[in-house]
Amino acid sequence: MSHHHGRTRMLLASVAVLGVVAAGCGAAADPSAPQTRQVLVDYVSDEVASSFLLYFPRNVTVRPGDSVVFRQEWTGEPHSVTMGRRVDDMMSVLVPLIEEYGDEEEEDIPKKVFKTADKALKGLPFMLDEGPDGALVVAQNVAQPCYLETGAPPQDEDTPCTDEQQVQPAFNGRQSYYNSGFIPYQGPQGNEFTVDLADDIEPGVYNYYCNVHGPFQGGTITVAEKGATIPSQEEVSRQARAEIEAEAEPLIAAFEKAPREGEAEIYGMTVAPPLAGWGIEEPGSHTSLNEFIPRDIEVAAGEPVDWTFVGGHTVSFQVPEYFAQVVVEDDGTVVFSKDATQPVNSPKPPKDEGGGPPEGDEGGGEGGEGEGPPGGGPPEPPVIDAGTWGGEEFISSGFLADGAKYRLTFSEPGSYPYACLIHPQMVGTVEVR
Ligand SMILES: [Cu+2]
Repeated sequence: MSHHHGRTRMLLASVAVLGVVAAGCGAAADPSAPQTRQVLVDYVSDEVASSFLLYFPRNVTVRPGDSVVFRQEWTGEPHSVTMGRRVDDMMSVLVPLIEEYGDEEEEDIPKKVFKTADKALKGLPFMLDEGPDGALVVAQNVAQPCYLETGAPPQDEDTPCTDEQQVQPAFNGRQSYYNSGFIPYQGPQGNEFTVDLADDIEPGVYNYYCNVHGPFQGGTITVAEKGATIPSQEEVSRQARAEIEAEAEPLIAAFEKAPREGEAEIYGMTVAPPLAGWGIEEPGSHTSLNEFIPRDIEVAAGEPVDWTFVGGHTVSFQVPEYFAQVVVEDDGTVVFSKDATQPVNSPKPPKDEGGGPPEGDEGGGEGGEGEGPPGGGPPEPPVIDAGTWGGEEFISSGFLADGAKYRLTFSEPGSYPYACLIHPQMVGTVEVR
């Protein structure tokens, strides 16, 4: 390692003599020059379509004047990087609670733990909220960027921070609220959020979290003394890899065990394939499994197919070009793509079905009370029957959640690829005989 580093330095030094190297490239040669470290937001596994509701690695060490680039791997789940003194205060309460109770079943956690958590989260709104009609709304006060020297972010969902407050300063550790807002999939800042550490930031540990998925999706930036030696990007990446693998293990095991036929139990429900999504029944897991199980199915024309939903997904055929479920409009407003979550050429689900948020329940249940997987034998939900489909037009179930059933009958033989509009890696095929 150090041998390799020495060689790189020598190589750079000799190039510098030729006058080719600009200031930025000198970083490797001069250890006190500003450096950049990368933290991954979410992760795309090539073994199983999924979302990792975490940052990798969980802690990164930099110095005043350095930068942290948060690099998002788009799994369809919206995320933010939200920090500041108010977040440090909140996380100082939440992190010990998560350490103590994070791996326990919800019913085993004392009620007062949720009360304490809710109190600590007061004044720190979430990005996605349920509107009066049960539909999900994007809260502009936290979905748009916001950088405040003092005070709390606006508490009204329709009031974003002012244009001035949306201009990102370096992070000096003294700001009360420092929020990336929704990190978009596309555009100039697509999938990337950079935090420049101010030259005068005090060494210490600074917390951040995702204001979509809650404090469980959190991490820290440790600021070392100026001029200190910090772990290289290679070491940071190795640490990220180890943390990803620890999360991937139960995820892949759950995928392998998922039922391809017959019946199975999940979250207290009895379900039968084909399934839209599957679960990881390990309370300490912060991944969601976004697969159609089995991926490919066969059916006779005229014979209905019933999908059962586990987690929140859509079943969608003849999908136009991919669109992210949450997008930023030209004026900065952050909105749901309508077709991503609403039924298209399919009936609206009954009020109780699929009313939950498209995401957040997997990791963000800590933020609220009485959420989480339905237990105790809820009544069998009705089947949402989209009727007979000829194979030509765009058709989508809309967002449906745990236990919902969606029925489609194919009239024409052929091979039909389909997808979940929330999770772009989630695809399958129906072979109609
Ligand atoms: Cu999905």
